[in-house]
Amino acid sequence: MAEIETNTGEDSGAAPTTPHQPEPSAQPTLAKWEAAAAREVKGKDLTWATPEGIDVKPLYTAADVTADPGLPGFAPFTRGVRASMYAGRPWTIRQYAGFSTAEESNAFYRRNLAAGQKGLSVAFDLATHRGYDSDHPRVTGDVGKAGVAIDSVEDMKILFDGIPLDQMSVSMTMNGAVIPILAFFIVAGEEQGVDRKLLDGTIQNDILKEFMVRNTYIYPPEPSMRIISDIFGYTSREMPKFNSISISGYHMQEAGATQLHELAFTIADGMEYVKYGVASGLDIDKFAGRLSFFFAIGMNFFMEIAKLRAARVLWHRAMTQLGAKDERSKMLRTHCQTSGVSLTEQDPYNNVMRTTIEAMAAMLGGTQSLHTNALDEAIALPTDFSARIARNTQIVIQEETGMTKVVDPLGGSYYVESLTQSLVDGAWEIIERVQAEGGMAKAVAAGWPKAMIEEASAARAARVDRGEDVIVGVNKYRKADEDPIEILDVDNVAVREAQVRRIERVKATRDEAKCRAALDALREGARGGLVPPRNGEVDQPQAGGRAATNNDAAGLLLHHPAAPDGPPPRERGGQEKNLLALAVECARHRATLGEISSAMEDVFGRYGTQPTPVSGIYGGAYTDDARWTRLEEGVEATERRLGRKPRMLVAKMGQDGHDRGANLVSSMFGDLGFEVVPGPLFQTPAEAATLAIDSDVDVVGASSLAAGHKTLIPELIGHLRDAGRADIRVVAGGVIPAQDYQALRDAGVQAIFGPGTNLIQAAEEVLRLLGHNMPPESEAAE
Ligand code: MLC
Ligand code: 5AD
Repeated sequence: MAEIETNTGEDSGAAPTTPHQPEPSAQPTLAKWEAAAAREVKGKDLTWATPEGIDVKPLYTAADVTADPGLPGFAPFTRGVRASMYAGRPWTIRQYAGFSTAEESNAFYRRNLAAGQKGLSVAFDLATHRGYDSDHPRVTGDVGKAGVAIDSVEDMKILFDGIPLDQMSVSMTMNGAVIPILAFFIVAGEEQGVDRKLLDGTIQNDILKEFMVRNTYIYPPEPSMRIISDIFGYTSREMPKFNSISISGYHMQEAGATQLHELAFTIADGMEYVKYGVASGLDIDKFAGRLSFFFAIGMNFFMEIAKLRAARVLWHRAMTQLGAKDERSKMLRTHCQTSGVSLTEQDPYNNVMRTTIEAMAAMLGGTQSLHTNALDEAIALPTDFSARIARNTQIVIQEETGMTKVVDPLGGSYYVESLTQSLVDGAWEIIERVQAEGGMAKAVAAGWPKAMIEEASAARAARVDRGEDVIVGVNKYRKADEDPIEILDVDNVAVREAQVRRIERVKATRDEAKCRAALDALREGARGGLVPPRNGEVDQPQAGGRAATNNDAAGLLLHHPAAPDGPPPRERGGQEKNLLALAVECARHRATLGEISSAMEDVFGRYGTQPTPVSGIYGGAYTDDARWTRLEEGVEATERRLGRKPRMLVAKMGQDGHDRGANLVSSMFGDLGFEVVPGPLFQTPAEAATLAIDSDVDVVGASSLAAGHKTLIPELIGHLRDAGRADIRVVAGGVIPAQDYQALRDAGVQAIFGPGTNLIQAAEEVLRLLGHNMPPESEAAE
């Protein structure tokens, strides 16, 4: 090969230094580089202020690296939890899936495993999540829609038919109805002949983020936290291979959180669970090694890589502070999923590229397990076709590219190391605030983490609607004509009928007396108390005594039935009062999910919250914008005509807890001058109609993100008509495929706003519906 040309112009053979090294005096300095770059861009500031509040510079050098990242497999695990990482064993390809009946989901899993998937991950339908059997009147629109319907151990056995549970690791995304689902899983294993000790997998079991963003809680926070401690107790004793929780930031990012908030609140959630586990009498090193994590991976490539590296450093620090001794207790192992909200309905093949980029960030960050989203994500559940491409995205990276051969290939990158450190520092500051205020349960009760996330979500929506954050095919390079792609449609009526028949069969063939006795024992067991950590501190349990006093004043922790003479923690961790142990007995006797859930609900109650939309963020981004001013004038004109402000109910019906869209719409229309009634989650169509009429609204905006729209929205319109209020307009928004538009219009829906809708245009259309003469000028202006 020819000698590399040097810029010294010297004869390389005679030079005393290496040939292509310039003389020290000729070394460009950072100042020289800055001057050169400034010349190139004519003085433009190249700093990128990210939503995390990190100023990303256009160049990083050794001077930006302040910490040595160490070596993989060694504390604090910056470079990965394993010494050999993917060179030894690649991450688990674990695709989240579930729909319709147990039979259909089982067949889908088997096809996927045969095609190269390595681990299973079960998506349950929302009826199951919220503790209702498929025959419950509140869930007619939800059965089998966003996941698989599971009503009893019989369904669970079908779900894993032909899949040996001692050989396949199974993740189950369940938080609300976590006790019956885990009990069904244990009994399904038992009846396959598998010892509990060999059950391998993960249960999500992360309730704090449910109260913050995902909303599939059932019980109030306090008993929900007890459930988690009981699961830690049971699994640490009985299921040593099973990961007892998947502490999830994923849903925070989906709800709009910045990566920094996702990171900080997730680690803080993890610390809170550890404190509760310890307060319930468990030895930290007996259960902490089986805590696992779950993060979203969005489109900010390097930020995501740095986030996973920072998460490991933070968890190591947090667990050391909480008194863990075993290094395995301090090792953050995580699953990742590429970001659902980063994908678009428009020009959907772009989603394949987005997911590939995100998958690469997850692997370069060192994930243990990964789900890659399907290209039809923004509108429906995956088909066999889209699931194959999603899965192959990972297989191609693992098997064709050589990327797995080197451990942490970005280790030592000035940028990545610096970003990692910035995230560690920024997140630790937030974590310290949480600790100073008494821990994450109190922070969640106080509401500030959720408010921070919603503010970030509104700010992002405004940036996208204003075209400042580019989304290819949506706010830039948009196609004139979209060709609808083929999507999966689940017939929830048929699924519901099949499930109802099986529930009847199960109930007819079980030993009713034994089943009742087991449910009574569970109800009785629920009457024990929670032992919360005192004021955010972890007390070491005293022998036979209480681990902590009940002076926890958080609004979240509503009452303390065990105080002051409740059972001592070690006893509560024991078999007879352990909710999971009691539920396993119920499952053996064929109690249904709904029955197990309501036995506990009899004691704990069912929890509900009222949405509190943020204000001023979206509107604030449009100060001095002509489009916004025109809209405000439209609202004022409508107000003059009506004699009062226009009113809108933002309705959430069915068990769909995804409230990002609803909160955004409430917040934006509020900023515009509407009187907004933010409807509570989980209403039936009849309840939503009553609220609309009682509040005398002009329009109902029904937000649907979990596929219940074809059942629930026509029912809502029917109730309004029956009550003589057909004048109340109904518009629909959310994850609604174009294929369903006609059916909704036929039912009387007056406007439909799918994924990627610009809120300014949506508001114009709503004003037009309310009789305001609003020309579609903004479209012409863009
Ligand atoms: C791994 N192993 C190695 C190795 N790498 N051994 C030697 N050399 C190496 N290089 C070993 C591990 O120690 C482990 O054994 C075994 O191999 C499996 O590896 P793992 O890394 O633990 O992977 P896995 O079993 O896949 O577990 C990953 C996990 C787990 C710990 C993150 O919690 C998990 O699978 N989570 C998935 C969660 C999920 O899918 N959630 C979906 C959410 S969807 P050992 O013996 O040490 O265990 C959702 C959406 C919604 O939530 O609905 O809202
Ligand atoms: N099957 C496959 N993926 C699903 N997701 C949700 N439900 C299912 C399902 N039943 C994915 C989507 C969504 C994220 C929360 O999980 O990607 O954005």
